[in-house]
Amino acid sequence: MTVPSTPTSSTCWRRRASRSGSCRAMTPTRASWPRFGRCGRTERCARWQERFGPASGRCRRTGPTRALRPSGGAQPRALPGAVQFAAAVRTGLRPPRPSRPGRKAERAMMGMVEHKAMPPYAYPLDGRTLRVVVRAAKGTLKSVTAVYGDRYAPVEEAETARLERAGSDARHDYFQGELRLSPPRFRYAFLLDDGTDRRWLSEAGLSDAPPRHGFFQYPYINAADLYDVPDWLVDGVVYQIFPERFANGNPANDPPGVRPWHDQRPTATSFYGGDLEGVIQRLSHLEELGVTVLYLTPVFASPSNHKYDTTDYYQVDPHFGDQETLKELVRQCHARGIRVILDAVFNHSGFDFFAFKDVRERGAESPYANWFHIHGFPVRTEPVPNYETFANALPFMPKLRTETPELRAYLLDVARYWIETCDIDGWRIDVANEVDHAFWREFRRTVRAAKPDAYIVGEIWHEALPWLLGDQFDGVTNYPVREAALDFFARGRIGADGFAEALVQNMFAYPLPALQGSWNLLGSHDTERIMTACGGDPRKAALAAVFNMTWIGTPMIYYGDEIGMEGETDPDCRRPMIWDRAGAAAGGPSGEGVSGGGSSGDVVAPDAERAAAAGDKPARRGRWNEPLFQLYKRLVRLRRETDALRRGEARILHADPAANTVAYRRGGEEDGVVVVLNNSPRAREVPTAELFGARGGAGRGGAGAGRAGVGNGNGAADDRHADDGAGAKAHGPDDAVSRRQDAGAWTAAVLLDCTDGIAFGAQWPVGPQDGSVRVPPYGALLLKRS
Ligand SMILES: [Ca+2]
Repeated sequence: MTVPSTPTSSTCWRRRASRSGSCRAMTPTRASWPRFGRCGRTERCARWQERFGPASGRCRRTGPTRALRPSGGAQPRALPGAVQFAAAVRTGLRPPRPSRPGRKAERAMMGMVEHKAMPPYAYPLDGRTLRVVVRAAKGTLKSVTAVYGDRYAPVEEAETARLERAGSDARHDYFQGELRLSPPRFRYAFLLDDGTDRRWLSEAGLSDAPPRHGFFQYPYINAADLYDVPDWLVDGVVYQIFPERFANGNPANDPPGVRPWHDQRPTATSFYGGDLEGVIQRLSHLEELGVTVLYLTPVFASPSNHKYDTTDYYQVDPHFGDQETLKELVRQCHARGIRVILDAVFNHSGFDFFAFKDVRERGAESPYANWFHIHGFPVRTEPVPNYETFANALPFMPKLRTETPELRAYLLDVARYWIETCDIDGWRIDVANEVDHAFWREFRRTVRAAKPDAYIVGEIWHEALPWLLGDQFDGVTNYPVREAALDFFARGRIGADGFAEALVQNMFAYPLPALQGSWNLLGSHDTERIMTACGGDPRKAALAAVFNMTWIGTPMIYYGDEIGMEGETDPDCRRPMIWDRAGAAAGGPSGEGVSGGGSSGDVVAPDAERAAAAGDKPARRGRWNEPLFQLYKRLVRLRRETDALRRGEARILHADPAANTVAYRRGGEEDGVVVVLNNSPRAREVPTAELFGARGGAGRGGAGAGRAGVGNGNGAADDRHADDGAGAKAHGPDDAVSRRQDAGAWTAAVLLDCTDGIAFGAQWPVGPQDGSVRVPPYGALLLKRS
């Protein structure tokens, strides 16, 4: 919106409004806004300056000038709780006065507000849209309004945008909004309103009067600075494979002394013979699961089973295959619509990496001596290495000195080589946070030059904003989300409120594209498996899976989690993949909608303690948890088919620590979906008022909901839930039939029901008039507009 207009009194002013930045008749002025005047050559200008002063924004002599009028018929946008910025500049805001005891403290709290014109508080969403976030002490602000304009435009052209309170963590509220300009040259301030007072926030700090200088500036959105996370990643689901343990497709290349595949007790040094041929042979599993991205932990020559100590970056480990095998794997993946990401271990090499070998042999004379951080010669490993290593003095992993130009060139060539020779689609970077930023910027340029839509994800376990500014990684391994999920679903360390707060905190730690481009995982080759973290209780693992597949960020599945494998932390989490699917109990691979109830109840033990006491957990028996696998398949498909789950933003709608229920929306109020989770062993009622928001579904209803009671094609599952629902305060599908005529405009679908094993499938109409929705024990609902 363009507010204002040309003041009638000043020629000079009109000329400035031409955005030329200078007044033709006068000396060029600095385009500082709203310090208008330095042009004192004409009578009128001099008068104007006299009236307003060079920077006062107010007329000293005559006080406020007359109100602005809209130009071109445009009406000034209503600004709830605020005033027009332009008028405010002219009139000033009346200095607020503490009016009652305690007011001073309140104002001090209001001052605990943060914004910087840089991520994660300001970042571009596209070529003309700047997202801004204001973080305020929790509960102190009622509203935040951004007042913004072109850096070179007069103040009267200021536009306004009301920021939305988009989330709250334990200590903060986050207000978020979008500023749009073309050309995208932003200058802005915020008007904060705590219900009593209004104060301005600018780069210069807080002020009672409108700021006259020190505006926040985001000078230009250059296309080169936009985030460009590949679509295929954001829309995808990642599957991680530890090649030594996924499948042995070629026993002829096995290392000596391999253990039998069914031995589920790996050690740090054991081998099982898994290889790339095995992955190729089992691609049908990935296809059935529906994943679209395959991430392989390192495949290059190395003496270890994990291969994070590279001997030769240009050679596929002979126990895994050769370059042709890798090429064939990528080709077959691509034929199935699956992208392939390899693991780049550039923080450190292996002990027998040719360069380190040379340094060990030739000492300071080696041309590679500066490829490492060596503190003395000759190189020794005892009693502790006299060179820097990965982690705590691991002599077989000497740290690389990536500042060295020759080493940089070498590693960058490795990155390029595998894209060009085998057509891989990206790199996961090991120990990404201990390598210099300059290297990663060069790495990104190299990788993107080789493949424009290649993806780069850094292994970083902590908050990782410095790597997520768009110039280094597309995303990181978002372990803080895993910690929150495990604390809530598995360990019971936090309640629903703490869980929601942790999610919000993580959400606002990163710009949206970086959040979407990061991996959400429940486990990896470095952690205990989710099933084990859940104490072997498949209900909890299943509910965690629902969360992982419906939260913002790209989900990653660690091989075997989808069938309920167990494992403590490394190396136990690297057990050989179980392929004994036929060993699963009845109700096995019978297609979508399979229920965990009935005869398969012994597979999906509803009572974890009973299962544990029997020493008969699914993974121990070498069987698939088939209902869990069916749930995963369904969730992956749901995510791929639902735009809001892949790309929608996230909003926490409900978090009840007493009931242990959480609900969040993905996507907008109109086109989004709502996920409701019940992390408790009892069915819970969640108020619809919190799920549908103020606008709810009222008024959109009528005879919609034609899909009521339409399950997923599996009558048995639906019938079972119909029975469940009958006793549940008229929220079940049976009642849906009679309520179709006046149902709300939403449909509730059971994503998970652990009343008796793992099940899902029922749908029924629901609306604000229902008052609440019933969520089954350790269950989840998906609500969407009908
Ligand atoms: Ca093999």
